[in-house]
Amino acid sequence: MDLSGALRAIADCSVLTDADAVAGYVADWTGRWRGGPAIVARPRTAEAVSAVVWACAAAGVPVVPQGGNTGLVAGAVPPAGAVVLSLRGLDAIGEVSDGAVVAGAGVTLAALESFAAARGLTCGLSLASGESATVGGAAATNAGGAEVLRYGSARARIAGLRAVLPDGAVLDRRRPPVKDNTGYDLVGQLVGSEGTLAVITDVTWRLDPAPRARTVLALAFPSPEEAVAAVPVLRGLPGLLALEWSDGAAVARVAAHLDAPAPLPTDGCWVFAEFDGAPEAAGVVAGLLPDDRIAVAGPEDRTRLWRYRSRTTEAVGAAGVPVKLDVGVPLAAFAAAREAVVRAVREVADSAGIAMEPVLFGHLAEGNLHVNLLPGPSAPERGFSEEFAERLEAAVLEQVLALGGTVSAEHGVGRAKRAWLERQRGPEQVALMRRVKDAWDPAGLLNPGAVLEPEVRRRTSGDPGADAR
Ligand code: 2HG
Ligand code: ZN
Repeated sequence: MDLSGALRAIADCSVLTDADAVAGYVADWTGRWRGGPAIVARPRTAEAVSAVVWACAAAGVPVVPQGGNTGLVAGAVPPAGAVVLSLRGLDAIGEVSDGAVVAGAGVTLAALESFAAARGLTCGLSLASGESATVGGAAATNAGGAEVLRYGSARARIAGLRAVLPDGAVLDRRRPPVKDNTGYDLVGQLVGSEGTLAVITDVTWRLDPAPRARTVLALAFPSPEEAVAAVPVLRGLPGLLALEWSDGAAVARVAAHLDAPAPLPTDGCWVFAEFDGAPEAAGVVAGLLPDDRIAVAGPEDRTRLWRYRSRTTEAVGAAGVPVKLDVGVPLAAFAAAREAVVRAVREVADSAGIAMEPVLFGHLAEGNLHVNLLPGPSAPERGFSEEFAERLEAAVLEQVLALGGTVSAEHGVGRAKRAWLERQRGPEQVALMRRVKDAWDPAGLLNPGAVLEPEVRRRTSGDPGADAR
């Protein structure tokens, strides 16, 4: 029997091979990264996941685990001939005990949050893509989001998990003792491993008491320097849940996309600060800026203000296929980094005679800049070449490294950033990562080419690093 026949014989699993049906699983949603051709297996139980992984191991075929396919670094875009293992069918949610709930890998973050909210709790992970992004994907990528400063990234939210190892065996740490200080932290190693070490099937997610009433403030600072200077004041206020930023130009873009005029000037840098209750925060903030540069919204209308930040990715996607970078710098270097990024992009764009529009926004508390580069109106109709995209990327990332920052603050490495891993972490740490990979996945069949460069770098037509755009 061939592999698709063997997969079809597995109980509680459907299999897609038709090119149209498979299309949504082999490309990322931005349209920049495309892989395959691939078979898609859609198991509905952990046992079926194990059977799929076992069958692929027996056939020597690579497996690419995939959740909601909302990632931005091509971590779930399959190389040619791989099996995409979609975990979306594992969507059961258990009971809350010891402050945590076991959720199937395919439960969306939105579903987990409404489960939590119905019990006066929150999952503490807030992503704009939460309607599609899954618990398993969040665990595998150590997802961050808007509320990292209050609740931590996914790593801090995860109390346990169950995963299928590359030979089909099952590692069950769904309910480790609440206090357990025995041996290596295998759960911690799988969080953020981007599907390269094991396939996560269930996650034990910590739930916290939900905020009582959310108040969001938008502050339109005339410059990034003034925005950064306000951070210590804002961080010192009680109940702070989120501290985000957007270039005024990015806000203006969202406003135009939504046909909803921005309520404040868009000349400088907006800061969005959300609080648990705390109307007193508004009083303190009043000293930072004149009234006509401050907007406040309570629980009923908070999304009307937040949308100028949370819908930026959507507004960018509506305008074209961007080059996306996700960099972080120490807060003290934030304004200089923003300036250096804009300059570096302009220089590369000018030298190629292609106008580029940087859209800049992100997570201010962590010094995280999302740099989205869109071709301007005068760019060639078919966009730009991959070679040009790589030049833009290199120009930006060199600036960030020079300022002591990171080439991927939040979105991970995937296939898009793997060439930069060694620059960030150094050869010794990358060599150790390779030994970790070999220990978990000696045959190298789990998500090959994600995080680490393939041993012999080969750019084939099925390699999404090669044929994108
Ligand atoms: C966000 O913070 C997401 O909104 C998406 O991480 C960032 O689209 C992006 O570059
Ligand atoms: Zn982000």
